[in-house]
Parts: sequence; structure tokens; C-alpha cells
Amino acid sequence: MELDTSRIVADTNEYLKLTFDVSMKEASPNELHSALAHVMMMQLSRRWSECKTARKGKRHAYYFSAEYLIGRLVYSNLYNLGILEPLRAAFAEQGIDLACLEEVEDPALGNGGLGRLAACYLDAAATQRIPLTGYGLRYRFGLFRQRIDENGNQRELADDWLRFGDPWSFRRNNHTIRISFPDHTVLAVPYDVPVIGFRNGNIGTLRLWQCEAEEELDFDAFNAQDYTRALNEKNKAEDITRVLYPNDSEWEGKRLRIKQQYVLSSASLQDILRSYQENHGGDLDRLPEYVAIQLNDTHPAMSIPELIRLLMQRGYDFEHAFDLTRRVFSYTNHTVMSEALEKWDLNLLGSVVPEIVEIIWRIENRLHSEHPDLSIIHDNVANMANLSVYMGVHVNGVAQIHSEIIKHDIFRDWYAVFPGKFTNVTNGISPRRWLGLCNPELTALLEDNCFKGFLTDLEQLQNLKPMIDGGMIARFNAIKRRKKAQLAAVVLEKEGVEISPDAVFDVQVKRLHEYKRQLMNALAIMDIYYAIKDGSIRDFPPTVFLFGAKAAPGYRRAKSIIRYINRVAKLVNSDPAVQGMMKVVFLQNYNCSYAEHIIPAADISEQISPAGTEASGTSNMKLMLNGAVTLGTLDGANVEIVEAAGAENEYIFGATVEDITRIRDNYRPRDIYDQDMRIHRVVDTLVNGTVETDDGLNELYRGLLDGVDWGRADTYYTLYDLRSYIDAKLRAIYDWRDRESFGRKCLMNIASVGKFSADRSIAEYAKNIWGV
Ligand code: NBG
Repeated sequence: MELDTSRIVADTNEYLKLTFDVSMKEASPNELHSALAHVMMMQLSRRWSECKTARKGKRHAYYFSAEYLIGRLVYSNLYNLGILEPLRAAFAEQGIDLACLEEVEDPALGNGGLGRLAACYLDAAATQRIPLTGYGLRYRFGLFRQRIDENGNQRELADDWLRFGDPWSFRRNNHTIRISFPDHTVLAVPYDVPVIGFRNGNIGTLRLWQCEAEEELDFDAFNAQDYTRALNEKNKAEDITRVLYPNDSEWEGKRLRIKQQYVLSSASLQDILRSYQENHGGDLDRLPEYVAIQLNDTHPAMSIPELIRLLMQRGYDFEHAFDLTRRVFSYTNHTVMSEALEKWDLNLLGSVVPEIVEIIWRIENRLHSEHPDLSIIHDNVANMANLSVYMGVHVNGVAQIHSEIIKHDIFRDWYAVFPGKFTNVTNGISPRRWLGLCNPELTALLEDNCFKGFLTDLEQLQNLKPMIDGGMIARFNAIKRRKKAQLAAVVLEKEGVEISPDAVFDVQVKRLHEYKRQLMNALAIMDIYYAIKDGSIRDFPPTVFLFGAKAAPGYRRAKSIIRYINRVAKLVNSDPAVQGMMKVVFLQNYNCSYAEHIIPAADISEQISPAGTEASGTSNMKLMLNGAVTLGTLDGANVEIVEAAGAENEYIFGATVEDITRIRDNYRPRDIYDQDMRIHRVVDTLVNGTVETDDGLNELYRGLLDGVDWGRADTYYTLYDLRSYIDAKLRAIYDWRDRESFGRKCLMNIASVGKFSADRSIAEYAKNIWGV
């Protein structure tokens, strides 16, 4: 693809005049973004359709996901096209700083790791020319925007990401699909987003469905001046893709959620069948030869009965449709949290998609005839994970330890019967977005020392190991400091808080969930705070503790934890006794773009879930790639990170899965609280007025010591691990003072990160699961 930057600038100028009647200098960032993106889409469209044509009629994989956390596209698209810097220069000549596009909001059509993983995988597939198309939903409002109020509470605001348009997609009216529910029929209209491979001329597709009414306006009702009724159908249809469910693990039993999942499943399958039939005619017997569908968790699991339904509608009998369907799908499990393993009450499901329920029953009966001991339905509730395991060709977890846990724990009975289905694909991240784009300084250092091309072959970084010396470490440390100074500027602007680039940056960024133990981090900070004040720790290296996390709006305890962190921050940051030694900052509205500033600046990567709870984690990989050491438990992908980089380069603490299994039944956190006065002291700060307390913090306190809501006391072993956590944290912070030896650890992490490239993960899916 030949892209001429001066032409792009000129066309952008033209477009601005035509559409907004402004000159480039007068244009707002959103206008400039819109114009530039439209110009780029014009330039890409021919190539894009050539790529589609080239893939026609060949075996193809499809990623079905309710979430794609694609983040801001303009920089990553230009970067992947190889014209970000030339274009920056060309615009600069016109007096325009492309940095102004930082104001453009992220499309946040996902919650956290699962949605970001989907986005990284599409990037990797396009970069390796693997035929993979993403299917998802085009939510009118993505993940809420977060503000922290003066009491430290999370406030949620609607994420109106479409306010300034969505120039990186094309609406494809001609591929609109009708979806019927008992109470209405809606249109699913596709919007195609190009997925640009890294400097290889390849473009893949992410197709997002938007629900609309067949008739926008009930004219008779309007005439009768009943304006609400006149828009009834429109609103009811649009409601389906109105909002992303703001949960990453909690289960919402809502009819609307069923409709969302059904639209995703049915529209995507009908689209696939249409394109299959265009190439291969009406004989669907060979469908499994050409189509592999990956279910990203169970949100799209309704696709399984839906495909059977669609095949039966096209004349196949159940048995035949069942056999074909069983060869099409594979399923990735992303969590062991039982709340997140979707289960649908069949009466509820039947009121929204009655035919699907009938087919689930037929699948259940079929299962019983083969394996009387297994079942998908219990007490009239369908377990969508079990359905996916039974009907999937392959079932995988997302890190080695997680894949073992699903075999031996949550799917134990199924593993006993279908051992061959189960496999592992450890997650990976896109080195383009999470290094090349967000950390050009480090990228340049690595390019100077390695072979070029490591951004698409991350294992090359291994070559760094023998080259790490004092000079390289000094350069690395200088880059790290520079990235901290850049982050400090962003933090000052967004949060109004000053942080010093000469401090250690200790970072925990991820969704807020009890199992991720942000509370344990905050308690450890309180312990360090007291220890500095009472003189039991001295010469504490200045440290900034950074948190970024959104809590599901209905998740009360998670929101209490945010409040507690903010109150700890208030106490610590205003106490002259620790001034210049420690600072705590809760970064508001953590999202992809914020992450691109935070991650390159981190020294310490907090990955502190109790062993056996975090399926994989991916921020651990992003932070490793940017040269942070992991302060973590042996959980999720941390296990493989330690294996790759060596335990001497990380800070590992806490109970292992085996330890937890051993102590579980006799675990009494109150004993720890009674015996360890330091732990006692910090746990008490939840309730004793050290920081402002309230019912929510009281609940956290009781949760740790007695258990609440029928839960066990300290469900996530916070008090059990707290002591070893504090020790490891202090060790990491003090070790940081030896800039050379700490810098070496950071570089050893970078040199060992190869395995965690999304390119490796996607190649494994392509080879072992999809056969493409
Ligand atoms: C999340 C896990 C993470 C994992 C990502 C991507 C869900 C349901 N699961 O540990 O919690 O890294 O999926 O696999 O969001």
C-alpha cells in the first residue's frame, strides 16, 4: 500500500473544509480526527476489499466475543501502517500537533482483560495474515467513564463514545440481518472496522452488530400525537445494543442480556452461512471444513443451539445438524469465578428465545444417551460452560495453571470423559500497541541492540541477554525515568496530583475485584506508612503507589475498596511525616489510552491475586514487556513469567495453590489478626477512624474477619498472604535503590517476554485449534 503523507494532509484539509467548514488550524481535535480517519478509510478501502477477496472460499476462523476493548484507533492504525511519524511531521509543518488527538475518546466496548485480549488477537492475526474475522456488538454506550468524588467514591458517567461519530467503521446496510424474538423483530446492522496488520498490507475485519427497528416510526401513533408509542419499536430494538454490561465476572440474569447474546450469535452465524453459501452453494455438509468458530467465554455460547436451529431451518434433521455443529466450535474459558460461568434459567431463556431452549433440551437428551452421568441442565437451569465443553472441538484455558485447574476442578467430570478436548493457550499481548506505540524510546533501544523486526518476532529479545551491561542498563534507566516524567505530566493534568519521576512507581492496574486484592495492596501501604512513622523502617526510597481500576457499578464491596484506597491516599498524601517518601494516587477512568501512559512508567507490577483465582492476567505481560518486575503470587500467567525470566528477577510471595488447598478448611483469619499486631493495626484502620469510615468499610472489615453474605471469612486469603506480601514489596522497593542490579532485572524481564506475544498465542490457536 503506497501512502503519501502530503496527500493525506491535503485531503484532510479538504475534508475539514467540506464537512465542518473549518481550516485545519481552526478544527477541534475531534473534527481533525474525523477528517483524518475518513481520509485514511478512503485510502484503505481498496486494499481491504482485495484482502477479503483473497480469502474467499478458504477455511476461515471467526472470533465470537461480546467484548472488544479496542481503545483509541487513530494512533495504532497509523502506527501499524508505518506512517505515524511521517504524518506527525507532515502535520507539524502545517502547525498541527497530532498529540491533540489524545483528546479523542477510546471506544471501550469491553470491560477488561477479556475484551482487550480479543483486540490484541485481531491485531496479531492481521499481522500474521491468519484468516480471522471478529464478530461483536456495537454498543451505543461502552464501559462507563469513571470519576472519583470528594469522598473517594466511584461515580459512573455514560460513555458517549459515538458523540463525535465513529470514522473508523463502515456501515454495511447490504449485510443487515433480521432477528426475531417473540415480542418483536429487529435488524442487526453490521459496522465493519478494519484491523490493520503491522506494516504488511494486510487488513482483517471486526464486524460489530447494531440493533435497529424495522420501522423507525409508528406513523399512526405519531399522527394520534402519542409520541412515546410512535418511537416504541425503535427504542425497544435499539435498547438491545444500548449498553455494554459493566461486569467482568458477575452474572446478570437479564432478558436484555439474553437478547444481546442471541443477536451476536444469530447475526454472526447467518452472516457466516451467507458467505459460505456464496462460495460453496447450498450444501452445508462441508461447513466444518471451512468454518472454525472460537467462543470467547460463554457469552456467545447460544451460537451452538442457534447453529443447529439454522441448519434445521435449512432442511437438516436434528442429528445431522448436531453432528455438523459439533465440529465447528471451540471454547475458551476465561475465569474460574463461579458467578461468571453463565447459567440460564430455561423459563427465562424460553421467554426470549423459545426455539433455543428446545434445542438445548435435545442436546441434553443426546448427551444423556451417550453419557448418562453428565448433564448440561440442572433444576431447569442450563450451564452454558458445560454446553460449550460438550459441543466444542477444543476447550482451552488461558494459562498453564488455569488450564490445569479447569481440567481437574471446574470441568473435572467432563475431562474424565473427554480428555482429548482439553488444551491450553497461554494468553499474549500485542507488542505493537504495548511496546512499539506506547514506548518508542524503549523500542529504539531494543532495535539498536537486537535484530530489527522483534515487534513481530518477540522471541528475538532473547538475544538481549548476553548484551546486558552497565551501559545498556544506564540507557534503560534513563528511558524509564523519561517515561515516568511523561506519566507525571499526564497525572498532573488528569488528577491534579504531582508525582516525582525520581520515585519508585509501584503499579496495580486492572478491574477492581475482591480476588485481585487491591485491598491487600492498600493495607500493605498503610503498614509501610506506620512503619515509616514509628521509625521501624528507615531510608525508605520515595515511592508512588498507583492504582487504576473500575468497579462494576453494582458491586458494593469493590466500590468500598476504591473508597478505602482514596481515603488512604488522602491520609498519606497530606501527612508531612511521610512527605517526599510516599504518595498514593488513584488514577481515574483507567482505560486503554491511560494504560499506554502508565505501563511504560512502572517499576513494579502488582499481580497479587491468591493462587488459583486469576485465569491468566495480561497487564502482567504488558508491564513485563516494558521492563517492570513482577511482585506477584504463583497465579495465572505469573507462573510462566517467573519460569521465563527466572525467580531471581521477580518478587514472588504468598501461598501456592497447594498451600491454599491444604489450609482451606481450617483457615481462621481472626487468629492472624489476633497474633500479628502489625496486621491488627492496619486492618483496624478500616473501622477505627484513622481514615473516614462507613458501613462499606465496616463490611470489608467484617468480611476479612468473620465473612459476610454467607461468604467465608477472608475468602481471598488477604490476611494469610499479607505478611509475605509486605516483605516482598519492601524488598522490591529497597532493591530498586541499586539502580544497576534492579535495571538488570528489568532488562532480563524484557529479554524473557517473547512467549507472551499475542503472535505466539494466535499461531497456537491457528495451528492447534482452528487448523487455518
Ligand atoms: C479474564 C480473566 C483474566 C484473563 C482475561 C483474558 C474475564 C471473564 N476473564 O485473568 O480474569 O487474563 O480474562 O483471558 O474477564
